Amino acid sequence: MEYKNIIFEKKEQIGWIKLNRPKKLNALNREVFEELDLIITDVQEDNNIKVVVITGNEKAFAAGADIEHMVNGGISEAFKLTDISIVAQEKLSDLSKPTIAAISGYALGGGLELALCCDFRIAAENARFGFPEISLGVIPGGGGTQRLARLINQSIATKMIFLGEIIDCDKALKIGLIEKIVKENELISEVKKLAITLSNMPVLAIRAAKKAIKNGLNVSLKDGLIIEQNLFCMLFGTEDQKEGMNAFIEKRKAKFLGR
Ligand code: CO8
Repeated sequence: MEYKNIIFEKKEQIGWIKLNRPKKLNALNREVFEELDLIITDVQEDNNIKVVVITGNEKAFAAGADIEHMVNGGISEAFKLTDISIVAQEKLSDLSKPTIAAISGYALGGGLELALCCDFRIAAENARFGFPEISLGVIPGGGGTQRLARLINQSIATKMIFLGEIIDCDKALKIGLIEKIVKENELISEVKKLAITLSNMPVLAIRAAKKAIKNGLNVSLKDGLIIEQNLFCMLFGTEDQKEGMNAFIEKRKAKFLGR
C-alpha cells in the first residue's frame, strides 16, 4: 500500500517506516498519525516482520507537530490531533516486536515523542533533541511530559521541558535518552545490524520480555514481579524454551522457530 507522508518497506524481516515530509522537516499532522496507525496495525499482524525501524532523513527525524496545521486550531482541533497521535503512539509503544528509532538531525516536540515510544533510540552525530513547545505557549502533548520523565532523571526532564532546551547527541547519551551515537553515514547500517541481531532472538521470549518491562512500569514492584513470573512460566509451554535449553546442554547454537 502507498502512503502520502510515509515510505513503508518490508525487507529481511525488518519493517522500515520512513517519515517523508522533507520540505517541512517531517512535521507531523493528523494524516501522518493516521498512516502510522495503519502501518503499525499491519506490522503487528505480519509474522514475517520481526523488528520495526522508524526513521526520517539526514536533516530531521521529525521537527515536531506541524505548527501551520495547529496555529489557528481551537480546543476541539487540539483534542482531535492528540487523540489520533495517542492512539498511534500507544500502538507503537505496545507493539509486541522490538522497535528502533534511527535519528538523524532534529527530533523535536512530537518527533521526540514518537522516538520515545520506541524500545531503542540510535542517533547520528548531527542529532538534536528537545521539547520547544514552551516557546510556542504550550507543553508537549503527545506523551512527552510522561515518557521523558519516566525514561530519564525527572529534574533533567523538567528542565528540558520548562526551558525548551535543545540538546546534542553527547548530552542525550549522557542523560540516557539515547543508547548509541553513530556516524551520520553509518546510521542505517548500524541500526540494521541491531535489527538483524534482534530478529534472530526467540520472538515469544522477546514479546514476553517487552510485556513484562512495559506493564511492570505501571504497577507496584509486587504486581510487576507477578507479571514477570506469569510470563516466565508461560514460556515453558513453548518449543523455543525446550530448544534453547537443550541447545545449551548439547553445546550447540539454538535454532528458534518462534513456537
Ligand atoms: N511545523 C511546521 N513546519 C515546520 C516545522 C514544524 N514543526 N519545523 C520546520 N518546519 C518547516 C519550516 O517552516 C520551513 O518551511 P519553509 O521552507 O516553507 O519556510 C522548513 O520546515 C524548514 O525549516 P527551517 O527553515 O526553519 O529550518 P532550519 O534549519 O532553519 O531550522 C528548526 C530547523 C530549528 C527545527 C526549525 O525549523 C524549528 O524551530 N522548527 C519548529 C520546531 C518546534 O517548535 N517543534 C515543536 C512543535 S509543537 C509539537 O511538536 C507539539 C506536539 C503536540 C502533540 C501532537 C502530536 C504530535
